[in-house]
Order: sequence, then structure tokens, then C-alpha cells
Amino acid sequence: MSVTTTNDFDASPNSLEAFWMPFSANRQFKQAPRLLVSAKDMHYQTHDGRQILDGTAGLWCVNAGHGRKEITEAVAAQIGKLDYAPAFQMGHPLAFRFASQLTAMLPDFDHVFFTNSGSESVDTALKIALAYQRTIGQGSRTRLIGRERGYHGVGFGGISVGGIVSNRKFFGPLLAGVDHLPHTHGVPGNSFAKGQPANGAELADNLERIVALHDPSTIAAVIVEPVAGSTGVLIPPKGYLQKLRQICDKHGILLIFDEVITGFGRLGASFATEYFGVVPDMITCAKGLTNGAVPMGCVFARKGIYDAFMSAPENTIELFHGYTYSAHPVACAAGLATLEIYKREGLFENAAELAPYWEDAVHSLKGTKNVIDLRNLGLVCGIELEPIAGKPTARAFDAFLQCYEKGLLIRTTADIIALSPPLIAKKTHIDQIFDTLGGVLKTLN
Ligand code: PXG
Ligand code: PLP
Repeated sequence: MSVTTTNDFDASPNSLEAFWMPFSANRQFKQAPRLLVSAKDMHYQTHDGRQILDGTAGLWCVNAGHGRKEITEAVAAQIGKLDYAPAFQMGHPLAFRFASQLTAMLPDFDHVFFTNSGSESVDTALKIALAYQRTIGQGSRTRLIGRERGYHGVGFGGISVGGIVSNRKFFGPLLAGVDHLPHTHGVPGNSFAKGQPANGAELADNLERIVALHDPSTIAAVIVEPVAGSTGVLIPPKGYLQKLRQICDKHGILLIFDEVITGFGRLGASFATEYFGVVPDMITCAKGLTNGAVPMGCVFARKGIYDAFMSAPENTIELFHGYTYSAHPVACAAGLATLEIYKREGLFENAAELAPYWEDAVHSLKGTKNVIDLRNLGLVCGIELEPIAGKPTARAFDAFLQCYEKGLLIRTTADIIALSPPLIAKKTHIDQIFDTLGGVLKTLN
């Protein structure tokens, strides 16, 4: 089909064919494309000239809102000054400055390894965990533990520790030596909980069971999302993360928090580690690190981890790992400008201040047709719908399409709607999000 455009984009079927779209229903999309052509602050503009309120900060990444002048200018200036510098055995000043500013945000962490995405951050953290254990004389610790319904990106490491069946089943035997904790969703008494649910901390005790099965001397690391994002915003029960930390400490197991979504203010604190008061050994990040403007990720290492690698002779490479684009100068420029905006505008604090209003708005949907659960924390929420019998995902996808028609971008996973607006949101945006969504939900089958 052809689409009338308000700019120079040709959306005829042929022009859409070559791009194999990620995580998308390609044929369905290409029959009725949804194209975004520009963005500013809280809104996208579509190819047919409509304004769409961004209820999802892009894909959970545009925390400072769209089209930020400071980021645009920093990127333009940097690409003109130094477009690329080799990442191995060479450096450039912005990488060191950015790493220093990042570690200043997290007092327990003193080093940062740069990657280009959340998936690469996860693979990097898992590799550092294995190499660290070996470096400290614990080379028998090779097993990794993830969690059901966990999302850790799409690298082979990430899908191995991840717990999403469709992301795993097509891709062979995956990494050997991986176990999964049970997820924390659906614990009786937790439905419609505001903030952290009360029940289920004891699910962390399954880690003891897995450790007992294999012996602690075989286990390198546990990786979890402090709040599981992609599989529908699963908030950890009170005390759960603390228990995981205690069990890891008891057995010499590293704990990795995957903060690709929760990092950079989503919960109304800098990171989930600050929000929950639980300190992991590594933190994986991406997305909000550069406000989504330039691809970049990073891994924070807790004090002592980097030092353990520094006992090798001085002229040797300490960690055989890195990417052509690790600490890319243009990404560092975007990241530095992003941190400056977060700080100057107090966006993490803004998220914290808005959180109670957000919570009320989310829970105002209680009793709406087909809504079977509501969950929220910081500026994120999950709205779970009753699936249509025999047609899982159809109802939520219908909500997605109708919201888009009515000028609101939402995100769905199975029959769960996830919302996570940019942290510059105002109460009026929250009102608009829930008015639109509430209206759509009432009309759905
Ligand atoms: N870990 C976590 C916790 C994530 O949420 C990744 C790793 C992978 O990051 P990259 O940059 O490789 O995509 C993610 C990414 C969604 C959605 O709507 C979530 C993500 C990506 C795209 C869509 O749930 N999370
Ligand atoms: N494949 C080949 C043939 C390469 O030469 C390289 C990097 O030099 C890679 C893959 C890895 O690419 P990157 O460093 O961008 O992850």
C-alpha cells in the first residue's frame, strides 16, 4: 500500500521491504506502517503529520525527553573534532571524563567498562564475572544463574541467563551451566499492589536450593533485573533483593543487577541499587546512559573487581574483551551532555516527585474492563489484561494500535501494557496518558 507523506519519505511497499525489522511482525507492519519522522520533548511526529505522546520514552531510553539541544550540539561538535579513536591501547579524553562522572554517581563502584548496548553490557558482565573468579583462584566457579521471565538482551550470554521462552527456543543449546531462579510474579496476595508487593521474599531462597544442588564452588554469578521490565514490569517483593544479596555473600557468588531499564532515574533514584539499598557487584546499563541518542552501554564494577585483574604483569592486557566502538567519542559526548541535563534539571528527583501521582493514575484503572492486575514503581507501570481466549497478545496489541491512532505510544508484551514516559513528564502528560488509555480499554472487546 502507499502512504501519503508530509516529508520526503517514500513509504511505498518496495521501499519498506529490504529492512528486516527487529522484534517486529514485519509483514503486518509493512501493510500498515507506523513511521516516526521527528521528535521533540514528550512527543513524536508521524509520517502522516500526527503528534504522538511518548508514553514509553522510546524503548525505555529517552529519559530526558526528545531532541535535547545540548546533546545534539555536543554530538555535532565531537564528530567534527574527533570522529573516532581506536579503542584498544589508545584513549581519548572524553572516555576518562565520562567514566569518572559515572563512578561519581555510585560510591561503591570505581570502574566502568564501555559497550554499545544492553546486550553487550550483559555479555561483558558475565565474562568479567567468570574471569574475575578465575583471577582470584576460584576457577571452578563457571556456572551462571539467571531468572525465569528475565530479559538480558539478545546475545548468546543474555538469552542463556534470560528467561523468555521465545527468545531462547530457536537458538540451540545456548551456554552450558546455567540455572534459573523462579520469577516473582503472581504470588498470592500481590495483585494490584502499590509499589513493592508484600509477599514473596522467600522466593529468593531458591538460590540456596540451586547452590546446594551444584555446590557453591561451581557458581560464578547471579544476574537479575531489580525490576523486570520487558516481561511486564515485575516489581520485586519487599526483602527479596536483600535476601539474594545475603545468599550471594554467604557463598562467594557475584551478584549482577541488570539496570538497562532501571538505571538513570526510572525509579526516581539514580539507579535501582540506590532505590532498594542493595549493592550488587556489577551493574549493567545502556539506554538512558546517552538518552538513547547514540548507542552505548556500560558495566559498573564494584570496588576491588578491577584491582583483582591488576596483579598480572604490567605490560599484559588484563582483560581480553572489548568492542571496536567501546567508549566511542561521539557516544561519550552524548553521555556527558545527558548526565549534565539529568543533574541540572533534577530529572531523577522529578521522577520521584511525580511517582505518587503516577501511582494514583495507574490504579485509577482498577475495575476497568479486562484489567486483571496493576503494578507500579517510580515512573514505570504494568497493566495486565485478561487475554482473549485462544488469542494471546491480541487484546494488548489492539490497545497499542488504538492508542497510536489516538495519539499515544504505549508498549505491550504478551497481554501486558508497560508505560515509562520520559522523566520530564508533567502531570498533564500523565493525565493524557491515562485518559487515552482508559478510554481505549473501555472500548476493547
Ligand atoms: N537488559 C535489560 C534489563 C533490558 O531491558 C537489555 C538488557 C538489552 O539491551 P539492548 O540495548 O541490547 O536492547 C534490555 C533491553 C521492551 C524492550 O519493550 C526492552 C528492551 C529493549 C527493547 C524493547 O520491553 N530492553
Ligand atoms: N567480526 C570481524 C571480522 C571483526 O574484525 C570484528 C572486529 O574487529 C568483529 C566482528 C567485532 O566487531 P565489534 O568490535 O564492532 O564488536
